[in-house]
Amino acid sequence: MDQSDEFISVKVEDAIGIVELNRPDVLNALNRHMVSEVVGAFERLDRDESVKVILLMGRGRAFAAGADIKEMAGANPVDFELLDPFAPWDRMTLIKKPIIGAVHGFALGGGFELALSCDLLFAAEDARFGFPEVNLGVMPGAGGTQRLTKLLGKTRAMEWLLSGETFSAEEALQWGIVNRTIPQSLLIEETKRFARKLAGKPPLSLRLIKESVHMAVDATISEGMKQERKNFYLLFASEDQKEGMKAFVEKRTAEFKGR
Ligand code: CO8
Repeated sequence: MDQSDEFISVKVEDAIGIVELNRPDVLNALNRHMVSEVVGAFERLDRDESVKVILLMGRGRAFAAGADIKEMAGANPVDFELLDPFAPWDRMTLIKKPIIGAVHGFALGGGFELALSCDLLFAAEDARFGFPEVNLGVMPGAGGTQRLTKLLGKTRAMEWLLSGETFSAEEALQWGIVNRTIPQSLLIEETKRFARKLAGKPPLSLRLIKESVHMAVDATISEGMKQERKNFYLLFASEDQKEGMKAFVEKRTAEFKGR
C-alpha cells in the first residue's frame, strides 16, 4: 500500500487491512522505524473507508521476538528522551477500527506488547509468550507491566515478569490473554474468516463498542456506563441503525454503509 515501508508489508483484502511484520531474519525484532511503520499503516487503514478491520501478523517463524536488542544496546536515557520511542505506541491506542493479532511462534518483550495492543488475539498452538526483558537487565516499556497485570492479576503477572519465562498458547488461552488457539497451518485462514465476519457488521457499532470496552479498562464503572450510554444514543443517529432494525423487521439481511 505504501511503497516506502521497509520493514512491513500492507495489503487490503475483503475489507481487511493486513499488516505483516517483515523482518523474518531477526524474528521480526522491532526497531523504532518498524514500529512507526506499523502505526502509520494502522492510521492509514483506519482512515480508509474500504477497510473495516485490521489484521496484524508476522512473517517467518515468529510474530515478533521483541524490541531490536542491537538497536537498543547502546542507548542512554537522553537518547530515549529525545527520540521519544514510545510516541508511536501511544498513537496506537487511538485507532478506531478493531485490530486482530494473529500470533505464531514467539511473541516476546515488545512483540508481546504489540500483541497486547491488539483488540483480539488469535494464537497458533505453537505460540510462546513472555517478557524476557529481566534477563537483559531491563524491563518492559511499552505497557507490558500494566497490560499483563490487568489481564492476569498481580500474582501471575509478577511471576512471569520477574522470572522472564515464556508461557504457551494454551496457558494464554486459559488466562484470557488470547481469544482462541488454532493449529498453526490454519491460523491465518481462521483469523481472516473471523475478520470477514466482523467486516460485515456496522462499522459505527464496532467503533463505539471498541471505545466503550477500552473505557472499561481504565475508567470507573459509573464513568464507563455514562460513556456507554452516550455511544448507545449516538448510534441512533446513524443510517445503519435505521437499516439494521428495518431489515430485522422485514426479515432480510441488512446492508450497512458505515454512516
Ligand atoms: N533483537 C534483535 N535481534 C533478534 C531478537 C531481538 N529481540 N530476537 C532474535 N533476534 C535475531 C537473532 O540475533 C538472530 O540473528 P542472527 O541470525 O543474525 O544471529 C535471529 O534473530 C534468529 O534468532 P536466534 O538464532 O536466537 O533464534 P532461536 O530460535 O535460537 O531463538 C529466541 C529464538 C529464543 C526468541 C531468541 O532469538 C531470543 O531470545 N531473542 C531475544 C528475545 C528477547 O529478549 N526479547 C526482548 C527484547 S527487549 C524488549 O522487547 C524491550 C521492549 C521495550 C519496549 C518496546 C520498544 C519497541
